[in-house]
Amino acid sequence: QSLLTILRTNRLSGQKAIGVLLDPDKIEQNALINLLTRTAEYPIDFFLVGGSLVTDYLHKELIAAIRSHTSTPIILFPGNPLHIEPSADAILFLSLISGRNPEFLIGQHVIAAPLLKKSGLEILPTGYMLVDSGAQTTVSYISGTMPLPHDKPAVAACTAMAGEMLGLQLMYLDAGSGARKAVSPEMIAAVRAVVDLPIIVGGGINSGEKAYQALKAGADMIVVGNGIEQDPDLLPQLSTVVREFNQSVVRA
Ligand code: 1GP
Repeated sequence: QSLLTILRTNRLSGQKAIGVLLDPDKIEQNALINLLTRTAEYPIDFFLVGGSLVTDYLHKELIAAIRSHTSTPIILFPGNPLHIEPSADAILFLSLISGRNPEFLIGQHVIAAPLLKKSGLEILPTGYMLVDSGAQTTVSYISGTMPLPHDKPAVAACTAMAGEMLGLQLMYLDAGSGARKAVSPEMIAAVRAVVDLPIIVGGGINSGEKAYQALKAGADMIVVGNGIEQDPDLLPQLSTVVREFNQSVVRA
């Protein structure tokens, strides 16, 4: 079964998912083993691997390390075509629709397409929306784009609608790695109200409460990176929030 089918089926049945983002540059060996061991007790749905700026050739090693501990699917979250690694399961094929830089809307995709065709990776066509979080993020700087204003849910909604009409299959609302302000529930709800696609939300989700608010507002999947890196005890909290959410949907 393709990951896209799983995400769509979850969306239809109201089941929520959690993805843990690992940055190949940052994750340290012992922390990784500790995290992978804990996911046996507190399962997650996906690992995401990547970052907007990667400074070493560590994608392959990281993916191999994850695979040696778990069968959880691995999705690449690339910053550019240098981050393509065929040993993952899938790749978020991100079009940065919040920005107006043609390189990140279509340019890098043209460069990546022939390699992706040969890679065997499942392609997940994703509308990527960067949302302002109060400080400039690496991805905003690297992509040379302005994020969506934090307090303009209507702009996000229109952007998501256009992305869905263009045929994108997933929407990713991202406040950026380590964001001080996560994407607001109001913005998530505004996007939820106008698109049918699975919605991924990430950036600055560093507590069970923020995770709960994002899921309640309509996110189908949350992505957490820094929060878990800084506090491994967040994993049990997040896993519990998602599980309780899903159990309440089954009961209803
Ligand atoms: C960033 O959405 C991801 O692109 C995750 O962000 O590291 O802040 O959890 P955090």
